[in-house]
Amino acid sequence: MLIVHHLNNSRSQRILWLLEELGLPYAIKAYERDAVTNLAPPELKAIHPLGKSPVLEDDGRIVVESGAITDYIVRRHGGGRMAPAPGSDAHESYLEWLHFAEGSAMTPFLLALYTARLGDAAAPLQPRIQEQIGAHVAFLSAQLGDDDWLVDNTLSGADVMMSFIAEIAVAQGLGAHFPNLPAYVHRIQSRPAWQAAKAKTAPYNFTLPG
Ligand SMILES: N[C@@H](CCC(=O)N[C@@H](CS)C(=O)NCC(=O)O)C(=O)O
Repeated sequence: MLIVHHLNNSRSQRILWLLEELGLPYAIKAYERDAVTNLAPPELKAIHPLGKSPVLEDDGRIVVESGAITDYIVRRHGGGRMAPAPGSDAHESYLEWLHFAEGSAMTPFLLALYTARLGDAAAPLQPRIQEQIGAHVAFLSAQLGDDDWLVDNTLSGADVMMSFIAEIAVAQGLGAHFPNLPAYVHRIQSRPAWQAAKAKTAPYNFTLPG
């Protein structure tokens, strides 16, 4: 049985979406962020020492890192769906996106989040951080172009992983500069599987209106 240790309003939402797209049975073990610190509750550390979400449990095996979790679910439970054929050029692009989402694209967003707490002391860092947010989001926008989906214009785990980057980019107002991104987020969030995942969780802050 697959269990997702899910934190509200988090990058774990995309794992639920993936499981819904694949129509796999799974259970959600829900955790709530602390109202003051926004951090995960200590119970998550009982599942994995880092105490972060998502964590996937599969018959006792613990898998962390959303890119690795996406890869694991698709390989072991996907039945060939949600990824290009292994060995194909498209599969190499797919793997790049799985790593790019957390390995590169999230970094400037997290730097902006943390340095914002320093106020004026962080001012010298902000131009570089904002430039890097823009560069990563511009790359995503250019790669997507007029297509609906990132790899071979076919929905895959690459879109699952990049959905959170697109959502936070749009939430931060970057959609005005990259109009294909609000459309991409809308396309993602309109999917019945995404809606089904949303219905099983607490309100999700990165939902587009309508
Ligand atoms: N790179 C990790 C990031 C995991 C992560 O930092 N998750 C956040 C939620 S988006 C979390 O659990 N934060 C709560 C905390 O650090 O206490 C992944 O993609 O799985």
